[in-house]
Order: sequence, then C-alpha cells, then structure tokens
Amino acid sequence: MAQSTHTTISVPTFGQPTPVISVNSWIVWLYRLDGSVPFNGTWADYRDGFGNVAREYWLGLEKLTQLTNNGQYRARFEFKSVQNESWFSSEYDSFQIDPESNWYTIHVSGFVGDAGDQFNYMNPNGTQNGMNFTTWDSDNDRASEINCAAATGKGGWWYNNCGAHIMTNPFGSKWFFNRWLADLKLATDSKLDGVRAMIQRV
Ligand SMILES: [Ca+2]
Repeated sequence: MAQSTHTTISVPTFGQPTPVISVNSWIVWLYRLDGSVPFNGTWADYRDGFGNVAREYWLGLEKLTQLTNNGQYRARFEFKSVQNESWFSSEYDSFQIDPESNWYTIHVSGFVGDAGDQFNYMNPNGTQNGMNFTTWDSDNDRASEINCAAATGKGGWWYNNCGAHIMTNPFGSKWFFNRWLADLKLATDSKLDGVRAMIQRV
C-alpha cells in the first residue's frame, strides 16, 4: 500500500482549501481503514462531506461534482479483503459525477485493474455505473420495494438493485462487501476490511 500524505485542494465554490489525503498524487475522496467514523449519514451529510483526514472521511458529493465537471479526471478504487487482508484495485480512465439536480449520477469508463470492472457488473441489476446516489433518507435507486441504503447498512452509495459492491456500509457487516472479489476468486469471502477511492486530474 502506497504512502499517503496530507495536503489541501481547492474546489471552485468553496472558499477555504479542503484538507485531503493524497497517495502518489491521487486525491482520496473516500478513506476507511478502521471503522472509526460512522458512514450512516443523510443526503446532506453525503453532499457536504464528513469525517476528517486524521481518521476516515467522505470528501462530499458537491466537491466531487465540481471537480469532475471542471476538468477531466480518472479514478482509482482500492479494496482490502477481510479474508486475506490483501488489497485489490480498479481504475477508470474517466470519472464524472453529475450535479445534485441529477442526483449525483456516476459515470465511469475505461476500466483497468485486478479487482474487476467494479461499476459494470455482469448482472445488469448489479451495475452501478449510471446510477443515482441514494442515502437512507433519499431513495433514488432502482429497487422499487426498498431503499437500498436503508435496507443494508445505511451507507450512501450509487445503488442499483442494489449492486455488486458497497464501500460505505459498517465494518464487520455483510453489507460492507465486494462481490467481484469472490467472482474473480480473489477471496471466497466478499466482505471488506478497508477501502479507498481517489481521483486524479488527467
Ligand atoms: Ca428504492
């Protein structure tokens, strides 16, 4: 696992520099390694960001949309298996988040990596590319009977019905998982023990 450093970034409509963790010049927007920060936030929490760079954090959807609509960004997702404590990663050449008026829909393309095409699952119900963001208090997913966030561990995510991986549910729960790790036989248990998600301007 590469060395991480602390730095700040500037986001167009935010006056103050935003503290973030950087790894090899990637900007980390989701950082979870020990479960010390709850990720059961509301829509407003996920929009505005929460946690802190000294522990764990979610940068916030508003900052992600402003960054990725003011430049070309690529993305990297890292998953630590609970089973063998190994890290696996997936990268995308292109990563863009729509504005709040379109529910912060996610768009990724150009996959490379050893952890599978995370947002384009082999089963259409699991594909999260092109999905809206959902929190337990704002149901924008494709599961008609349930709110995927409320029905799992209250983590906000780009749920479909509901999806192949969720990076925001509680540590130790079966809903903090990555189905690709089992599909690709990287682990027989798909539960996770740590995640990082990051972007880099192209
Ligand atoms: Ca629903």
